[in-house]
Amino acid sequence: MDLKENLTAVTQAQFGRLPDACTDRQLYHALLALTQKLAADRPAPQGGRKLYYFSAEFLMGKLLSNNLLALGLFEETRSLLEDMGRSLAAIEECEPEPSLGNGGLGRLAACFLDSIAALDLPGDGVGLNYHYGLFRQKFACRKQQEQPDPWIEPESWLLDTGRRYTVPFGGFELEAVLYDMAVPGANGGTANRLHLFDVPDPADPPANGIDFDKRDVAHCLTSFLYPDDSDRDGQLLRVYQQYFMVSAGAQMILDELAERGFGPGDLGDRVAIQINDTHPSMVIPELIRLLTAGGMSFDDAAAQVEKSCAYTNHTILAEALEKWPLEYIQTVAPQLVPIIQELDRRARQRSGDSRVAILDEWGRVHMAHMDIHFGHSVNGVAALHTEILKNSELKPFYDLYPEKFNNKTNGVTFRRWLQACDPALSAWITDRIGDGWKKDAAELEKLLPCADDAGSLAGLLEVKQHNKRRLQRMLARRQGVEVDENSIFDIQVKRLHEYKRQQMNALWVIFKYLEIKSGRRPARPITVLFGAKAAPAYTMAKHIIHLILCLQALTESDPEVRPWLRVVMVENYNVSWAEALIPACDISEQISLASKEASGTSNMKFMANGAVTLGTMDGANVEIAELVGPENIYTFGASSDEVIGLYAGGGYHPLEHYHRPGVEYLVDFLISPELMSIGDPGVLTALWRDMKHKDWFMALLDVESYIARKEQALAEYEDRTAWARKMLVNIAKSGYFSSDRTIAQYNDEIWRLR
Ligand code: 26V
Repeated sequence: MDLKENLTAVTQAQFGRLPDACTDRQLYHALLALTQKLAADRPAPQGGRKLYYFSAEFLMGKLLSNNLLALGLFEETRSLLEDMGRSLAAIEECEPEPSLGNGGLGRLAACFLDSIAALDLPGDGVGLNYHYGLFRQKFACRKQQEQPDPWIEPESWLLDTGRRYTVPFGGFELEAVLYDMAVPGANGGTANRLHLFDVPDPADPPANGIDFDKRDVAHCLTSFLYPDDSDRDGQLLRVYQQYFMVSAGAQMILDELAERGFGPGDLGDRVAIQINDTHPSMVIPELIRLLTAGGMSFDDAAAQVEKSCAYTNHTILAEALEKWPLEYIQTVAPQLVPIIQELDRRARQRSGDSRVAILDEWGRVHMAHMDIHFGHSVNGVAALHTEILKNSELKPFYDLYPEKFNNKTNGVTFRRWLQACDPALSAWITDRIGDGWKKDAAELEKLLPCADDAGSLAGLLEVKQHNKRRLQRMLARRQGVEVDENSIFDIQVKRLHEYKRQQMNALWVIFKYLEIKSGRRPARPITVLFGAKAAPAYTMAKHIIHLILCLQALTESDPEVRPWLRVVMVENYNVSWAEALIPACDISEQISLASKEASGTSNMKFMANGAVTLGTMDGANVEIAELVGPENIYTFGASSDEVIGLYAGGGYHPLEHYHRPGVEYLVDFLISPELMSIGDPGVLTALWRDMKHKDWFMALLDVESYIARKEQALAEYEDRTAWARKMLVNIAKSGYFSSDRTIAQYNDEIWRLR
């Protein structure tokens, strides 16, 4: 294919002009049309079984570079545009980013689709086409505000398949319109699909923030991901969303099965269904309903479904383990109620332990319990997380079905998270070990001998500097802040949650601020970068954002401090921000309370881009520490066993830690005149009180060891060669965290697609 000829044909047809005369936006649309057609024309991978990956979230990020890379056109396009005096990066700025996810779970689903296609496995995603995403985050008066985040333009990556399904809700029916996005594989010349269901007549964006009529299900079902569920209408809408997704998805699966020449009795052999957290769990009773309606016995239907379905658990936080009142299901999908009751009866037959029942004494349906009894596999997402599931959270289930439990440590696609987001590092790697690592990330280990090569290490430091300058320009352009490229970039980006402990990082900022004020300056300036969205109804998370924004204002306005310590919170943190922040990072903050972060995936992306982790022994940090060795990671804090023991024995009393001399003055700074005059006194006081008296995620337990370790990391940064060696070992050992490895394991041990 001649790229230039094709591009010219498209711009002529669409805009009546040559590519040279097009605006960036026009070039974007021309490249979109071209790429989309090439991807959509590819055949699907072949195999005896086909996978459907059900997920409420797919955080895809922008797709132009990604798809050009998968189609093998990235370099050619870049140089063609460069010859025209244009830049692919500037053109990609015109692409709206779909924010169809919260964080790790949604981005994981997107990485998985990329890897499934790259491994040439037959596997499609199934989800919903949210029109206004999660929300767009704005800061006003140092607080988060939420706005709709529309991303669907008349021309987008969505293709109307023409397929429609009817979803039977209690009292009314709703048509499900099926849109597809092509997911081209990087290696096989094939493409899978992401199937996104939508309502036929979606609502316009709300006039006022993200408030809308949650009872208007027919129009608002696909407005937002996770509508505010602090009231009954919001909760019901969540259940409507979930049933809409799985009912349409299940019908589609049975249609495709028939198209492939198989009958319903072949489901278990021919279809694999991965249930990504519990949002899609109703696919189990829905498939049983459809199969029995077609004449199959309940026993046979349940057996087919069990052979197909597998469940992934992504959290042990009780509030995130879904339990819906049966009465909600009676309203949304009454036809499922007798099926769920029958599944509960069978579960109780298998075990007399009421902890493993599906329906509890309050009439709530435990979605995960349904998945575990009536699927064939349960997996956690990092070694430690799976052990915690087996030994505590899901222990009664593990005793009942030990053979169902398995671990699949998460991974990330190195095509987006190294090749595409860090071209300078990619070139440096390829110069040293060739480009075999692009197909097999394990080959990055070949870099290890460069640890003794001064030239290589100097080059690696130059790459990091280049990426820091790139981020510096982006911060200047988007947020109007000028950071010092020679400062240490210390970065914490992830959803705002108390267990992730952004508040503990804020206490370190206070520590450093007070050090500088008393004349103890660091060896080198430090820039602390945050990015985080808080769930709209999560008050404490919003309070923490307020604290960070107040600390930002305080340090920015103090001429004594500003040259040495900067705090920058990026607005509307999303995949595009991550792609600029991660390659520029020196210190990767992974400081969750041990046992609470199931895996983490930004820890893997940072590592692959040569950042050094400062973290607790939690989630996949444990596996990172094992791989790189103690000299190449900074770990601290209570162990997960200690934390689990403290919760079990009620042995944690924050006041005891508060009264330690190294802690009290930091916490009390929250209500200091300096901060109270900048921020909202009510909010700061509430935070201060919570930290002293509740501190549910034990920031005060670990804050001293955290500060000590961070001081050590900052000091050791000054030996630039030794630091470059740490960077190199992290990059070299990161190959294990390629989602290609994760997906190969899912396929070998759960899906068996080929
Ligand atoms: C729960 C809830 C409950 C309240 C409404 C919003 C909401 C949204 C999502 C969830 C499920 C949380 C599960 C989750 O996101 N887990 C993350 O999964 C990542 C991928 O496996 C993993 O790296 C993170 O450690 C884990 O927190």
